[in-house]
Amino acid sequence: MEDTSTLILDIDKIRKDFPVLHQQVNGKPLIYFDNAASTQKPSSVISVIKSYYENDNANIHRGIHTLAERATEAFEASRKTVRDFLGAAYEEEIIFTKGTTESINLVASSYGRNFLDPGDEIMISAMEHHANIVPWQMLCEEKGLKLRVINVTEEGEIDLADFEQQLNPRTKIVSLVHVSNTLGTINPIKHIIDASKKQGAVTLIDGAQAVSHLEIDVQELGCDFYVFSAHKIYGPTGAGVLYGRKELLEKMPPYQGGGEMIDEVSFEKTTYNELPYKFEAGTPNIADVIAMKTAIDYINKLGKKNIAAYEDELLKYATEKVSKLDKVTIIGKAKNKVSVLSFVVAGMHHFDIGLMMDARGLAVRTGHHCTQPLMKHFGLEGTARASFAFYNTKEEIDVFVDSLTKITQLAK
Ligand code: C6P
Repeated sequence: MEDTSTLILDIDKIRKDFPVLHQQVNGKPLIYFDNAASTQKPSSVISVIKSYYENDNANIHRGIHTLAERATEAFEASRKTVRDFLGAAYEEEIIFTKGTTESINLVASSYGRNFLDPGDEIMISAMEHHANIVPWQMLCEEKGLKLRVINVTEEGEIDLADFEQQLNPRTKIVSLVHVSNTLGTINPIKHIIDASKKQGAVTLIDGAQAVSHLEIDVQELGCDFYVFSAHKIYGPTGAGVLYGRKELLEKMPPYQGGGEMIDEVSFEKTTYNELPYKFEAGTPNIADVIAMKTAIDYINKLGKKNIAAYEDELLKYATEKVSKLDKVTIIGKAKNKVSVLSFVVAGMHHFDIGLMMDARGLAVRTGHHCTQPLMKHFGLEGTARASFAFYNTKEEIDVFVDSLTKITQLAK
């Protein structure tokens, strides 16, 4: 069969853009299958960071000198790119944060503390990352709220009947992962957002794993908040985004106090800056926010549709091969998945799988993937997880399957 997506994406050429891929690990060519944890960075992203520090380094929004203006312009250009990337209506709706975790904490703290009352309910699912569990638990404890958890099916899909049954007029926030980092499941978030809105609940979507694979349009989705981290979209660590609907952000109080987020400060009364600066206290991670734009430009150049088609192909290829292996069970068999393949091997601890893979130059993640309640749901301590990006190849999957075959032969 003709391999059409590889014709659209020139994988050999793409691989040349990622310097880190071209190395040996433990005497073997590196095969990087830990993209759900963090993606590698193209040279263009690395160069922008270097160039910023070599040519433009200055604090932003403060100086009128040339370097400050250049840095400010580049920082704000990134905001425009993110707005378009998410299909948001206004630049002011894009708040730069450290990443997904901080974005969720911002909403829990600023919105949750101020607009929820004792007895109100927050709904999450059993497949959430700890970043979308713990901030809500902390809020529930502080404010006397109830945390509801939507069940996940054996296939690893959201149990929609359970969601509908639990949704009620006391549900004030529904916070859900768009794509599960452990199972790869793509959740029917549009359906969940629509139903939640009908009940008057505010919705937050954790897009950490979705943004690199799926086209996102927050206006079409109709969510109130959407969050992600730059390091999962081929950008740097320490930078991320909170998209929030302007109307909500406007009525939310600041998250942190300090420079930049103020309008006027006096000991009698301080007034706050306008959006988005109200939520960006202190000197931000300027270089990495600027480089996030370069990462998005890179993705846009390849085209999300092409990326998704190619990664789907990798997932299908790997799933077919891994399913045939003796002693191996795939965890997460949802109909709609991104290129994440979690599995366990009977009679073998996932850490041993990870170590034996590493000895063969293969980087996979092992453990609970910061989803301990989900692991408990499946009666597991952890899994091994291979997650593919557009720079991975079927040849790499062949090496992975061959290694896994040999590893499983050592299982008790
Ligand atoms: N998941 C993984 O290996 P931060 O750390 O803030 O950039 O992202 C947190 C986070 C939140 N939600 C989801 C769905 C995620 O996948 C992650 C990060 C990594 O699966 C590291 S635990």
